[in-house]
Amino acid sequence: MSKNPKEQPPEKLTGIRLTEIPKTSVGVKAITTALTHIKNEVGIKKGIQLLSKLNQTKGFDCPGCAWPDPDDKRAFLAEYCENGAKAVAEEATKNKVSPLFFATHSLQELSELSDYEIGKSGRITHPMYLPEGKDNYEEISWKDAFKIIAEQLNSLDSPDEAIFYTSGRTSNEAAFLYQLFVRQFGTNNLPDCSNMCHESSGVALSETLGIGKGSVTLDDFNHADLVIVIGQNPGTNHPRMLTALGETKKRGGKIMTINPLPEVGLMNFKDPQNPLKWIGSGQDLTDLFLQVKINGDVALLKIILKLMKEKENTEPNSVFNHQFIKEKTAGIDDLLKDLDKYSIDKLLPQTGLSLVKIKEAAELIINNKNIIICWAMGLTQHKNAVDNIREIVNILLLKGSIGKKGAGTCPVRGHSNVQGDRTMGIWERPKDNFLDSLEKEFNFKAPRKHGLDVVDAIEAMHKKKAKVFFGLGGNFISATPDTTFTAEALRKCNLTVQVSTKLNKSHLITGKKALILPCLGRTEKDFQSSGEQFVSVENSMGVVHQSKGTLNPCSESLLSEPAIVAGIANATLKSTSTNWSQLISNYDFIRDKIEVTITGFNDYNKRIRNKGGFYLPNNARENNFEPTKTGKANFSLNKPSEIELQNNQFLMMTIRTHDQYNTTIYGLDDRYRGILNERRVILMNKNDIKSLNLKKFDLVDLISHFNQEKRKAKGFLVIPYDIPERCTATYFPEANVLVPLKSTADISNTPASKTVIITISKR
Ligand SMILES: Nc1nc2c(c(=O)[nH]1)N[C@H]1C(S)=C(S)[C@@H](COP(=O)(O)OP(=O)(O)OC[C@H]3O[C@@H](n4cnc5c(=O)[nH]c(N)nc54)[C@H](O)[C@@H]3O)O[C@H]1N2
Ligand SMILES: Nc1nc2c(c(=O)[nH]1)N[C@H]1C(S)=C(S)[C@@H](COP(=O)(O)OP(=O)(O)OC[C@H]3O[C@@H](n4cnc5c(=O)[nH]c(N)nc54)[C@H](O)[C@@H]3O)O[C@H]1N2
Ligand SMILES: [Mo]
Repeated sequence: MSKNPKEQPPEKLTGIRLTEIPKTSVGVKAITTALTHIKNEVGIKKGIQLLSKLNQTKGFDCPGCAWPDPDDKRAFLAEYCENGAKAVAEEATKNKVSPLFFATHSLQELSELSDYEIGKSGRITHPMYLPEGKDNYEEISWKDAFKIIAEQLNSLDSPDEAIFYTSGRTSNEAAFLYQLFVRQFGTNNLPDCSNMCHESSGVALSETLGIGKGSVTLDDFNHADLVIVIGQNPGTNHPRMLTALGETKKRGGKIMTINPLPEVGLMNFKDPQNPLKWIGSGQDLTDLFLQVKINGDVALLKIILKLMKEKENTEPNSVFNHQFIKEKTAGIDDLLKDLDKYSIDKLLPQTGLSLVKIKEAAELIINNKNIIICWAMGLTQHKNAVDNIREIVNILLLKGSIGKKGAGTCPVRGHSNVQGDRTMGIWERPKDNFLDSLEKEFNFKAPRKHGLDVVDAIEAMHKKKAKVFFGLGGNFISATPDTTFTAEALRKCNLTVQVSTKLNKSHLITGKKALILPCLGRTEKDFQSSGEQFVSVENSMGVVHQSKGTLNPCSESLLSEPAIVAGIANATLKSTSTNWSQLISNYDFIRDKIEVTITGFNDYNKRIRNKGGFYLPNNARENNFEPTKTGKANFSLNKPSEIELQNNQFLMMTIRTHDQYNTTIYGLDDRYRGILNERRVILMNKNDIKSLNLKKFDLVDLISHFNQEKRKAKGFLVIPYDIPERCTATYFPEANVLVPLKSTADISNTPASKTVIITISKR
């Protein structure tokens, strides 16, 4: 039988139901849904024991999102959200994928399953090997698995023929060891999920403010006059952020939301941590909602900037913070001149908004001093994504709204330790001074040539310039763009290796040989030779803190991620002066090494034991912009979207439902959007449906257009939805087959998975 089955998910429709869109988010329904997941996957007794440790100072860090925990008081049994509970249930599931499972399920058979069905199979219990030409994985010892990896790596013509991917759940300790091994092996090919996520934010913020991270802390939400949430759906993806927004409102602050969809979570919310509030109508959050067209943000922000300038001209000192601008920034004159090039009349149609609405937004910005701007994938995954973020910075700088209480930048991170992994050196473009300190401490010659990011790595594998793929976590085939092309690329590899907790598609689309290395999850106890260990992670606001699992591992054959990396390093590196076995015997030894090589980690082992951990230094937070090229905060000149749609074309954004964690599908409902039991849907404006002579629930094929190339995804149901005309939405990862590999953001090279140009054809 042929190995490596077809990569496109089968187009099985699951039986759609539409319900009324709820008027409020969270509340009782969220609690009951969370408990149902816990009960079904984990069991009630173990489940409650788990939830009582989630995000507590002595417990484990939620494997869901990177939203921070309160610095001081934490509610017992309540520092998590519905989707955090689902994430935990998913990891602590009773279901197991054992060697018997693999013996009785061929790859061909497994490929008939959807991502949802694959994920539900459960936790992988043993290391597994797929020999060349076989259709079933076989059990293998850890020692033999490491040997195969070492042989393949050492037989490459150059270390640059190997790709080492990381997903953002990896702890600081594992990430540090991993990048150290990869660099001692001799390459900087360290692409990560950030390349597809907040890379655009990192690039834009480093250039303008001298740090690739956000500047605000959780407490700033208690002091903000205005919080703008743009291109983000926290009700689903960062539910605990709603509590922070609720605090802003309670203290008289205002909230502005900019999104093509009226996301329920941002409109109204019932705090799950306050049962007295579960009855009644909930708390209104958004004061002003701007239903912008997909990728219309720079046009909108430019009009706002022009209105700010106009007002400042007519009423000097009423808008701009001149003292801040003079002392702290560079480039104001160029910005003000550049704004004159654009006319409001030309910009307006790109936004899909009325000028009256935009004037209201400008007034809010003009009249408030302390402004926080929050964003996520709605801004970072476009061709001009870096412009989006720099334009936000322009607004904050004009107001002097950064580096003080209640104000600043808030790129809301996705994976729970994606920010920490970067801090630990998981980056294909490392800074020289970081490599210098690695070389000094570990006595080796670090590679200086920059490595490949996600998109370039796929191309290299496709061209057979890279031959070994190694994934520390994640689900590369499902998360990356251009599924068909990426599958071809992976299949050309000699070896693909996945370090994973749960079964996913990346175990089924493989190189000639493949390995699955099962690891401990966040919820599980980690024993090494010196005793029980904990790891550390960094949240979205730069707080580094402990995480310690509480459950017994789901199988005795699991290794921790640091132990896997050390095992591979010992088997692969012929001359290394690093004592890998000693480093993993007690993770304090790894932290000691981090302390001497990375700034901000002084007294790491002491401070990580403080309740709640510690903050890393952040120059923008401290109102210091010296690390930029000019030594000041930089204004920038940005361009609106240049996409022009032909008559029958639409823009498509690929978004998350309320029932998934990236490529892990918890269930088939998108409850806050009223779409139940089906993921193969396309959300469309009712006028567009009419103009195409379509109707609700029609089955359509989607064809994406990029340069002269076409890509097709079959079988999506048409859903009339409150979305601007010519804009549509589908769910990630089902629609990834339509995202062209080379359609990426300028500078950051992030796949433009929120601006896919499509045509729609009825079946
Ligand atoms: N439960 C759960 N939590 C998660 C995740 C998950 O899958 N499930 N994923 C995690 C990860 S890795 C990440 S990165 C984050 C993702 O968190 P989000 O970025 O909130 O996730 P998306 O679903 O991609 O949503 C993007 C939002 O941007 C809007 N949008 C799309 N295009 C545009 C545009 O052009 N302009 C504007 N203004 N808005 C636009 C969409 O309507 C949507 O509301 O969440 C993290 N947390
Ligand atoms: N079209 C489209 N594509 C996108 C996006 C989009 O919005 N639209 N979003 C992009 C974004 S923001 C991101 S971050 C990427 C996500 O890309 P990835 O991070 O690669 O994908 P995930 O689905 O988060 O990875 C899930 C897998 O991680 C493994 N896993 C879970 N916990 C652990 C652990 O503790 N250790 C290890 N070793 N493995 C673990 C499990 O096996 C699980 O199947 O996808 C990107 N792709
Ligand atoms: Mo992400």
